[in-house]
Amino acid sequence: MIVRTTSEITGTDRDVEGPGWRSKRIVLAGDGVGFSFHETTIEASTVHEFHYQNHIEAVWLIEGDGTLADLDNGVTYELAPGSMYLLDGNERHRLFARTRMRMMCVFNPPVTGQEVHDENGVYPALAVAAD
Ligand code: 9YT
Repeated sequence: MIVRTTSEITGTDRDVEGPGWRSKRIVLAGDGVGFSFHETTIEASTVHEFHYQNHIEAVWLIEGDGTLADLDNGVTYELAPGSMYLLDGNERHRLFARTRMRMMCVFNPPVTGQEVHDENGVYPALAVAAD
């Protein structure tokens, strides 16, 4: 059994930040369980584009609200606490955080932790939305 707390992750190499986002990698590939588990926070009024070409991701929104756009077909979804989206088709997508959004994310196969430096299959792009 593995037990971890946020305080053990904060400020370590499992705590990764970029412009307008921060992700705490709670479980990684090195834990050897077949998935990774992340807490991702996206700041209010920011827009992020992601394309996980090699991973399936499930995202459960805990706090905040915003809009998700499926860039493969142009369909948009309003997200609020309790919303889940599952990228079961490696969809290119855009997230707009109307307020600060806190999400729990699961990746299969697991993220190793190196992807933030070498965005192999992960292509984030960021723009700050106009007020
Ligand atoms: C919202 C989202 O796609 N989060 C994924 C995790 C994040 N990109 C990370 O841990 O690097």
